[in-house]
Amino acid sequence: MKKYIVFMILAYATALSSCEDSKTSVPPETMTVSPSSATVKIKEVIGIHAVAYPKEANQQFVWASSNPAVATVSEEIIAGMSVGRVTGISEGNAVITVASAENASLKSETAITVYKVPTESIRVFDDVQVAPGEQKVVEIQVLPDGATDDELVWTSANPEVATVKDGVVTGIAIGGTTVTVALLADPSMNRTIKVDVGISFPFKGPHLISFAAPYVLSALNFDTGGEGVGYHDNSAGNSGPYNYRSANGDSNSPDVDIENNAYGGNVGWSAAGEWLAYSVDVIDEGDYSITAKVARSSGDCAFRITVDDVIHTNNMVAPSANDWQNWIDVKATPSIRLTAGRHRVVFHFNNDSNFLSMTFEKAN
Ligand SMILES: [Ca+2]
Ligand SMILES: [Ca+2]
Repeated sequence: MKKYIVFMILAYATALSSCEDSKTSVPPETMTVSPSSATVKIKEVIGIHAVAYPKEANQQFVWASSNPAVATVSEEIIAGMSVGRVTGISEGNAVITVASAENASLKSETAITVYKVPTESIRVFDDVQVAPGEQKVVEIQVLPDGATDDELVWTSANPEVATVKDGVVTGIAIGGTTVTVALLADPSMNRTIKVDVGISFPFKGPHLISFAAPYVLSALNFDTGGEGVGYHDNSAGNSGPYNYRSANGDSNSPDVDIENNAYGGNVGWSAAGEWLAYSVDVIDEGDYSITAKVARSSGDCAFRITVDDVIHTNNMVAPSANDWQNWIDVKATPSIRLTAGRHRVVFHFNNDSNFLSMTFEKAN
């Protein structure tokens, strides 16, 4: 029985192939090619379609370019049809000749004009924020789409802070720098992108600390990055529930307990072990004092501050003014020496005090 089936299949296949043979034996008499002319950008690829008649005739073609330095052509078979893929190489003119594979004298042509698209600009999007050891792709766009010259050269202003290769930035060390992207064919066309390397990043910053004037940093403007990065909060949700963070574009800090008040809002519902991080940028290197505004309904307010993971103040304890909104100034002593550049200041709660702000100013 099996043998019989095999025989039947073989017979069917033979019949099919003889049918194919009879098809290709129809000589092609005419042919068309479409389009008969086309303009192509350098690097652009277009398709040219050829058909031989009668339709039963051999649909195989031979493709050739009169000037491969201007435009090349290669054959691609799509759904049994022979398609010529023409690629623009350089400015100029070329003729693509399509000939019947069965009858070389039967041929048709497409006139190709290849043109250059001048680059107009490089568009950049956002600044880059990246952690040390992390990589981020810089989003840019060469305009217009299809510009002939779109090869780019990337450089970092400070490879000790961040390196860049083919548009991918790698964070090396905490700090700030810039990367520049320039058009290889015309380096005067370039854009510079700010790169921040850090564990967390300023919210509503930069927070610029200088000798010129005291800087009041609202407790609400702790760093972005979320739980464990910009803050640590023990309880789910915002007991405030003032939606200052999400209203200002940070939906990643939902658990910090923020309430509104006459001073723009404070962090409350705090507990020992909770903390808030603030990335500040010091302009003038030197000695600064940090004064925190805190409040509590009764008993002492207690907190400590670390700068770049080094303890700046141990447990600061100050008697409260016995009201959750009656703010007292607690100056962290001694003053702290800050070098110019980025620093991470962390306010640690040691009990359930309310926290309004920290003021940085030149130490006396
Ligand atoms: Ca909470
Ligand atoms: Ca809390």
